[in-house]
Amino acid sequence: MMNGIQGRGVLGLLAAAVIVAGCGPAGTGTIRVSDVHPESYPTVQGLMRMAEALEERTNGELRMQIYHSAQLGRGETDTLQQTRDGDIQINRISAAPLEPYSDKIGVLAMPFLFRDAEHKWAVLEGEIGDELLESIGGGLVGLGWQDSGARSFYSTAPLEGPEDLQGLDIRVQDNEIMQAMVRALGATPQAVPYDELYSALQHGVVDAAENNPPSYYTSGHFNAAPHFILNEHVQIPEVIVASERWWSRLSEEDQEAVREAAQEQLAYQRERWAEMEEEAFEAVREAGVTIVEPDQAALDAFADAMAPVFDSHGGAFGDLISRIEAVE
Ligand code: GTR
Repeated sequence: MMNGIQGRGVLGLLAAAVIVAGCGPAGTGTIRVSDVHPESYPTVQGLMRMAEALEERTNGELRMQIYHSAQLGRGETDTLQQTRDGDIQINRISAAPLEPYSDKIGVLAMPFLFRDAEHKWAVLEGEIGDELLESIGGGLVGLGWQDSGARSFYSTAPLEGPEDLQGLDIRVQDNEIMQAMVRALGATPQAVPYDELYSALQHGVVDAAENNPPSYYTSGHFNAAPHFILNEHVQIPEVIVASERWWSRLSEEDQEAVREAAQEQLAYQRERWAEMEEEAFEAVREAGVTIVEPDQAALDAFADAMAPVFDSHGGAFGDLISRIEAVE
């Protein structure tokens, strides 16, 4: 059987080349943008704000077509590969699966790295944040940050402290540090793409997972795993990355416009994040979810249990951890 490209003749081949490039002639065309979350989610809302800013800056020449709700792939590791290949031009993903694309960004998955949200933003919006974005490579270009609050554990069975996670199968993102963290808790890490996790929880393929309240709510995971402990072990931000293949063909002016638009959406995205966090807490509580707010002793127990991760993985980051800790 003839494949699509063979059947198209010379003009068809030219058209296919444009499709493979994922974008029209330099400076024009539609930019394919990927996000796993639904349209109303703050990350997608931030991308929509970025799209507006970009259209304005380029007089409508660069338009972002946002494929939300994981339309473009099976999990973030998969869409990152597509971004690398140039089939997706912009991807909004968590910093966690970016670990293999940078020797520095993995630091953001270190447990209890930031004192609080202010500390996190002082780091991300400062010199270290720029350094982390610039460290992204392997066919990707780091453009900007988005808020993703803090991640906590949730389970099909009650959770009061780290001891309740022992022996469980816990889904984590594709990230070595997260896997080590779960092992340090005496549990088994499982890799499940985000959009398949609801069913995995429902069918007992995994017992528990971890995420921020907006994801816990909008994914429906709260229905399958109604016990949430607000232990906030990591504050891994979201990142907007571009495909280098596409990026390298943009004019300097257009690159500048894309970068500025990625910066511009952040303030708006953070506002939407704060609103969504409140909405998520309210909604899951109303649905009967138990949200346990651990006392200091339970929080310390989590930090102690996860501390071995600093010994096993911290050294790879040189002085980055102490530089982050030193940020006021
Ligand atoms: C969410 C994040 C997604 C995805 C998801 C996950 O908080 O926004 O990009 O990484 O977590 O756990 O897979």
